[in-house]
Amino acid sequence: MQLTRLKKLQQQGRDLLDRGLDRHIRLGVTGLSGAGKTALITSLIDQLSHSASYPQKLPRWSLAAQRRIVDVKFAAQPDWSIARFDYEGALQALRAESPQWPESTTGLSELRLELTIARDGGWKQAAWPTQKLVIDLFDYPGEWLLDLPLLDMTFEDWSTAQLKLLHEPSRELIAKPWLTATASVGDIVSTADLDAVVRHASAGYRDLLKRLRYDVGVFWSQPGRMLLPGSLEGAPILDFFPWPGHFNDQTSALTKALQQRFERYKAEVVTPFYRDYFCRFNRQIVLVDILGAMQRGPVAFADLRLALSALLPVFHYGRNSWWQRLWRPHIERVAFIATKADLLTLTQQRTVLDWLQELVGSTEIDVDSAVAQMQQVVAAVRATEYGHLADGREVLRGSVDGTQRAFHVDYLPAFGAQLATPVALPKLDPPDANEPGPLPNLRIDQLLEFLLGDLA
Ligand SMILES: Nc1nc2c(ncn2[C@@H]2O[C@H](COP(=O)(O)OP(=O)(O)OP(=O)(O)O)[C@@H](O)[C@H]2O)c(=O)[nH]1
Ligand SMILES: [Mg+2]
Repeated sequence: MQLTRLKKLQQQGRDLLDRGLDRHIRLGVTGLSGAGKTALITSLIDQLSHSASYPQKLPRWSLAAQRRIVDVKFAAQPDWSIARFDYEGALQALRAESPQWPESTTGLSELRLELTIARDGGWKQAAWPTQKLVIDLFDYPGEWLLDLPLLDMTFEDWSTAQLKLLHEPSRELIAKPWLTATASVGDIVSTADLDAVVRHASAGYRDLLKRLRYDVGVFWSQPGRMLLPGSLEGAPILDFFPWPGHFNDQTSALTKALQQRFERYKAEVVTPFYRDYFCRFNRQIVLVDILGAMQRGPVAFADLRLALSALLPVFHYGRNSWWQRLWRPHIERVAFIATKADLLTLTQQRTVLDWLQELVGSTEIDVDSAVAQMQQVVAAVRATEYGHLADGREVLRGSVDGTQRAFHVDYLPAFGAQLATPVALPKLDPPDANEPGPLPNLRIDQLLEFLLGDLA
């Protein structure tokens, strides 16, 4: 016990020192469900793992291009109480005879990589010819991200905002039966068992969130753990819902019970997740699933803007002095990324980049001017090749359900235009990546240059 604690302290000491010397990166990959986080993390780990032996595959990452990466290895992760990110499993699936995308994520995991880098001259080179770069990566279900904005809300704030949303035309039709049934629970509660009423209405609210998510395609539903509870399945802490009664009766037993549960959810579920992971990232990739939203249609596309503008203010984008870096790491570099670019031609990728820049620009986040920002369109795992038909038209070639085919996404809204109908995208199989070396991708080396290029 004593020894474990000592080891933990030593590890924390090393972590702090590395962080003080700016060689410890805690990289957060932030994105809603299905945005491509797990595929991107797998690809990043794969590119990094191959960077010493296949530097020519990462020409736009200067450390690799200059052949300065001497060694890359997996190291013991700092937090032993959470799962290790299953890089090997994801890679095995991607490289199988009939390749599969990684499964949707159901829990938190992390992985630590340690890079040994040759110094590039300078006075330190004679004494310390190499230096270490420690990178921690985290994966989690996208739904859990939806809860972070709750931290700044009271039950009344949250309930008001959710009810307003449920009355919007995109949601009202589906929400109506639950809204009607719930409007009167305050009357029942004086005679019935409070717990049973809350449980029943919460179960209905949970079904409603699922329908909105999976049938209508909305992104923005809270609480996120109702959609994907993980170890909280069936736990009473998830039993709460927005309730119109709070407007006129602050003292009722039901209002009090809901306020209490909401506060406990924040304190016991959301705060630890934020405190232990999100507020410790010092570099961040924000995955914006523009294509996924366009594919789900106009409601989802509008919802993506809503989700981004609610989420981004939760993070602190500011530069730290060295002492702040030890105790209060804030995000110093942020890359806004749309992935799955391999579904599009180069011209279409440019359009998505315009959309991305506009979406990020329209959110009111306070990014310190000293914080480096990047916006780019990438493919974590490139599943297509560019090609041309005999008549010269641009196409993409990839595999769908095991069959090779040529395709072209015919409708993609021009930048600034309304999304009229859902964008039809094929569900591509991962590529046949049997060649040795890292997974095929688009522009991951540029992303690595942005995230790590200033470090050595
Ligand atoms: N063509 C293509 N498809 C991708 C790429 N990355 C992800 N996808 C597709 O997007 C799906 C979702 O990707 P994930 O990485 O599982 O998304 P996630 O953000 O981890 O989702 P959750 O775990 O549910 O939060 C995959 O199953 C693929 O179908 C890519 O680079 N290219
Ligand atoms: Mg995932």
